[in-house]
Amino acid sequence: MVVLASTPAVDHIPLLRSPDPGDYFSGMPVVDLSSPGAPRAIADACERFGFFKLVNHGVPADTMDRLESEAVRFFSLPQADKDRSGPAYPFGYGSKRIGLNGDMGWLEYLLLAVDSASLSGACAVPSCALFRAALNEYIAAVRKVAVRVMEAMAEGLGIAAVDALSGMVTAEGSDQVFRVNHYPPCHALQGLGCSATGFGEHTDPQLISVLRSNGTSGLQIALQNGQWVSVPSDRDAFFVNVGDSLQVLTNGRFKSVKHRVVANSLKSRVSMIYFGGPAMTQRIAPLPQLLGAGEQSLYKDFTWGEYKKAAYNSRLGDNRLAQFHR
Ligand code: AKG
Repeated sequence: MVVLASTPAVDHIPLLRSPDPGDYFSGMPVVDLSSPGAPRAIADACERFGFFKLVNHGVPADTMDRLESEAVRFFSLPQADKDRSGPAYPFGYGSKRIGLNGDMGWLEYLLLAVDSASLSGACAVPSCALFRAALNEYIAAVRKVAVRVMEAMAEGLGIAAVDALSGMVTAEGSDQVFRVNHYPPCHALQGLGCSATGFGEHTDPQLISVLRSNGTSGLQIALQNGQWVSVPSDRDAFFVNVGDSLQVLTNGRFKSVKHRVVANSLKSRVSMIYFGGPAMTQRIAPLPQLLGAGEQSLYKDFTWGEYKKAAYNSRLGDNRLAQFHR
């Protein structure tokens, strides 16, 4: 991490070395969801990286663009108007503060609750009807993609029940969250060789995250050897992350990927992420079908509710699963 003496605009935001072209992730797995080989390719990518790019996913470009335009419109509102949609806890607008434990990033965001396949009626934010319609159309579509990907994961793992994983996000009471992030350009650091942390390193606690961004890169993932690599943006594709809970369900076969965002000094990044989590009471333990003869779970038993509580009480970069290891 870079430490810079005094740059008031980025006070309290940790700095990172600016990415250079050599950091690009040359080995990124790209999965064609329409191909018969998708289940095996998805399982392979989840075992090696916990991350892959998904193409031919079937979500119309219009659905993605409409939501991006509405999000840009929202984030362009005067600060006082946006603040009326906050704070972000449990749901709403937030700026710079991520969570309640002191993590800071160069971003603003909307954190939204999802019920079944649309925004939760109880979530009054955002109030604009066009934005809500764009969110609902997009959430319904991206959730279908998440379900198809989880079905493919089950097939790729050789599990006979197609819904062994996807059933956890389609179940009544599943804990789904949607997040729209805006990383404004951080002009103050232009040319200094360092960049503001947009979103600090972390793994996602849920089962699966499905991300789409505009054409500004910034997302980085950590490879299993600890090297950080930059993910080239692709506004037509989704990027899928394995979350901690899915790592546990597969007894460590799938890897929950550590990732972060480096803010750009010239261009805004807008990302929208669907996080699929199970119901609070769902037990998170390796699926029996995946345990070989005599193989023991690597983890203590816990429910999603217990894990979520532990995750929300920790710092972003903490190894949250460590306390649940046997
Ligand atoms: C998150 O919201 O949990 C992220 O990791 C953000 C990733 C991004 O904005 O590209």
